[in-house]
Amino acid sequence: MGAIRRLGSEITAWRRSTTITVAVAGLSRSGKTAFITSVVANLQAAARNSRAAEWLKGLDAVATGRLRSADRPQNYRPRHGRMLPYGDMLSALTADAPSWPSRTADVYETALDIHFWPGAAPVAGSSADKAAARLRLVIVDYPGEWLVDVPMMGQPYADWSAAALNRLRSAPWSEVSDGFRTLLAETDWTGPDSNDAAERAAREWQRVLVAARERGLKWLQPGHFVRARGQDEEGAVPRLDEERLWFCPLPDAAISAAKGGSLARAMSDRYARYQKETGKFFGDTLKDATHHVLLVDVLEALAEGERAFNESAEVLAEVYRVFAAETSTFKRLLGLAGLKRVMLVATKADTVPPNQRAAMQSLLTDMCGGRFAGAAGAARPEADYLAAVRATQDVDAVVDGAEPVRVVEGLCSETGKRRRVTMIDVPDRMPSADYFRRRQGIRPPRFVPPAVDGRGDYGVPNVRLGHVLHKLLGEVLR
Ligand SMILES: Nc1nc2c(ncn2[C@@H]2O[C@H](COP(=O)(O)OP(=O)(O)OP(=O)(O)O)[C@@H](O)[C@H]2O)c(=O)[nH]1
Ligand SMILES: [Mg+2]
Repeated sequence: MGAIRRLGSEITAWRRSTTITVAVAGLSRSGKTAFITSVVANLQAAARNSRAAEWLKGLDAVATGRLRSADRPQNYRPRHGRMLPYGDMLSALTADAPSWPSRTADVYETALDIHFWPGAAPVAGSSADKAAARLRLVIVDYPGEWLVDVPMMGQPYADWSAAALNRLRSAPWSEVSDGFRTLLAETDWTGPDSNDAAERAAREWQRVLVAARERGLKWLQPGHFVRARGQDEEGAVPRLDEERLWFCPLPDAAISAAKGGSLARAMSDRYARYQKETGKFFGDTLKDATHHVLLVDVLEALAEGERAFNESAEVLAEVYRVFAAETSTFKRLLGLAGLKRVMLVATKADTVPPNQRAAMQSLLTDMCGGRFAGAAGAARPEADYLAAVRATQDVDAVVDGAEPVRVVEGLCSETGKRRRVTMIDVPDRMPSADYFRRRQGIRPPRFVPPAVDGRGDYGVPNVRLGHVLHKLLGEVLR
């Protein structure tokens, strides 16, 4: 009887052996690498140690004791890009003086084999009778700067140019684009193609983008003008040596009047090539993605001021639309048909007191969903919030002699001193201009990561990671 039961459960488990690929995306510094490191570390630890399972509350497979093991497969060969240096990241976090993972300069991949018992955990002592199902979880991480290229993929050169030039009309874009606008006006774009002129224009456009980046602006297209493959130092500027990158947005009149052999036509061809190559990159990287997590640092976005915040919302809404809409050309072109779920997650929630965290989630839904509600085939975004690596503790503090309130406290990386955050006014929907005027100059503090046990058995402190993982993976871990 035992043998039959075991065979039956083995068949069920075998049929339940699946691979899912989660692409983790988000604007740069949104917390992607910290998230991935924490997911891997916490799942591994939860399978080994019930105390660590505390860090994944909300993930049903863990709460019901159905997680048997979670291990990084030996000799795993990444299909996309390079192997994520997970060991280095965890060592950075678990060092005596813990530090955050370094910037992502390429496409990285990591995998975790999760064995779990489907349905119900085996009764004590009978686990040998019950075969476990396997979920291979593949996670892909890529630099945030490239995400902003996604909306360009289906956009004709003239439309992209018009949108980019339109932005230059008002501050802060107008303040960083004098040189470029002069060059636009002085060059004969319909005249004969010239590599010198094209290179100069591309470099001038790059200067605009780099200056815009310093002001927190987000429409930094093409992404490869601000982040080259393999470039990992903060603020570095790609060299633009290659002729294929010598293009920039041009006025509509120049594009429509351009004949073969003209400067404008050459730029238009390079734009098309960029679209094709970038499309191929996304296709190769994301074609297996069944799940997409879009991470957003809403607190930093709010601190960057009204215009930059609105740009963050626009870029996110566009990217989300492309990923989520059934009818999106991008999705059809790249065969993202297997994409089952797109989830938005507000990160670094440990930076604000607990009672302000839920607002991060509704703000994010509004940033992303508000402007295209009802767009063809796109469901309302599913959003949540978390802190992948919790760098603060909740403490009760008396503020202004009133009743104690729950605030957060951590070691501030800028000052090296402990710092309390009693209030960061997080709006629960797109805020007004007045909100930004009131908060000018207020930035969320950066905290030093917490001390994490180096043996990897205790998991990584976090906020709500288990809940987010349950929303993302709950169905496949049933
Ligand atoms: N307090 C807190 N800070 C975090 C958390 N996650 C990330 N950070 C901070 O955000 C920074 C960026 O995090 P990363 O995980 O490197 O972000 P990323 O999205 O991978 O960045 P790029 O690779 O540069 O695109 C870190 O260096 C930390 O300062 C978190 O859960 N809590
Ligand atoms: Mg990263």
